[in-house]
Amino acid sequence: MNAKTTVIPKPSIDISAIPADFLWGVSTSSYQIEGAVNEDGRAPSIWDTHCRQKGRIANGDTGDVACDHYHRYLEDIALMKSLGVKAYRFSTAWPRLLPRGRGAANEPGLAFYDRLIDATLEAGIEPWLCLYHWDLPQALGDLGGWTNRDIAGWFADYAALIARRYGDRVKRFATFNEPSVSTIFGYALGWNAPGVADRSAYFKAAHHLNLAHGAAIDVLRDHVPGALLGAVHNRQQVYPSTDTPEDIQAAALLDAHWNLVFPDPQRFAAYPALVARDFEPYVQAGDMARICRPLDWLGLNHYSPIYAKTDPASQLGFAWGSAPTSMQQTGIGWPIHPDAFREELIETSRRYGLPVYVTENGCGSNDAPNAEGAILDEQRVHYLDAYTKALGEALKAGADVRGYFVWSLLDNFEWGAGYGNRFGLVHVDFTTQKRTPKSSAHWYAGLIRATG
Ligand code: IFM
Repeated sequence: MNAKTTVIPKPSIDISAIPADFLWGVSTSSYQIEGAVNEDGRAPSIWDTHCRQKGRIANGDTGDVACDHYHRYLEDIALMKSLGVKAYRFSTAWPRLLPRGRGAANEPGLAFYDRLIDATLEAGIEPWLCLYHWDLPQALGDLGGWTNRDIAGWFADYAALIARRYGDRVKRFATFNEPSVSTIFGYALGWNAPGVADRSAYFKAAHHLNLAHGAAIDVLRDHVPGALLGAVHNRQQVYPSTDTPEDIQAAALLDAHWNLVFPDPQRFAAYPALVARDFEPYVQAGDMARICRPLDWLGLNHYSPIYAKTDPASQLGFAWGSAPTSMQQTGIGWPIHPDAFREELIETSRRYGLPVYVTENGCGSNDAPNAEGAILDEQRVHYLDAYTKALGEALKAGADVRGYFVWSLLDNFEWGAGYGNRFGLVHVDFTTQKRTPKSSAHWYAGLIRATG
């Protein structure tokens, strides 16, 4: 990479803390980058439907074109290669592979990921395949989506298709990305697809998703020799907005739903005590053993701590509170708190006793090119520098962290915020699809060189 236009600071991380085989990577997801939603047999996902509902997405944006990665994946892999990353976490689009969600597979869709995986390997980059990053086939949404218990079997069949097709070349699989976001936002609060705000729908969806996770782990384990299997969870400290007993209780509830409802059953075969009774109506004999299958690693997505306040009118009794105004914030208003990241790494490693990979961390803002066309995203550079420094401190403190993936390679479709919130190391002009590495891309390439 060539950083002509700006001075890139040296990484602050203590290099001696980084093991030689530490994996530096980048992450993306299918609906956020691929586009080509109507091409080669792909059918709609619940996000295609959601985006078409008025008022759901800022500016009425959709993932129809996104980064056009479906056609430009070779250029994107070349960008990754120029950064020097060793691993690429992407997700497969279920409705591209199984347009009806189950039944007949779509050969052109399967062939796309063949090409992507082959080109990634050819570039010397290890593919990390995540089976689900929120784009459920609409055909399954029509059958109740995650509220339908049969979905565990449908997901297992989808996992078998993936294992049989790609298991010769891909060894790293994650079942789900951030299940707490897709279920809380999708079924309890109604913000994300499928836009449902219903308490019992949420509990059903969460439990069925956990069952699907366990079923898919078994299938992947059986079909892919040497597979290393995990799941990706967002875990963040939750603080009460005020010290009233109501806000303290809201924070405990948000912590249980956000941080524990998925990784705890998947690892310990139990729902967290605070909410276990709420799940009881949906748990059948043998379910907890079905969910808790042996795992090889845990993915941690972390950006900042979150704040909770009571909200008796909401389905789960909490609402998001504001961070203290004294706290530094990213361009999109998320708190910047590297010490919390260090503590979360230590705690996640201790609690779950698995190798941890940071599968997402990054900084959202609205970067724009300057008059010379350069994107000098100083805040992102400082954010990544402070967070990777904290990562080094966590390693020194004994946390078993094996890798770190920046979210994200490219600016992309940021769900309800549309294209306004940019997380990329690489700027995307969504009119021309021109890619331009930002200062942070040059900084990250330097970090990888320095520790590699
Ligand atoms: O863009 C998302 C991603 O899909 C899931 N984790 C958080 C990112 C930034 O909001």
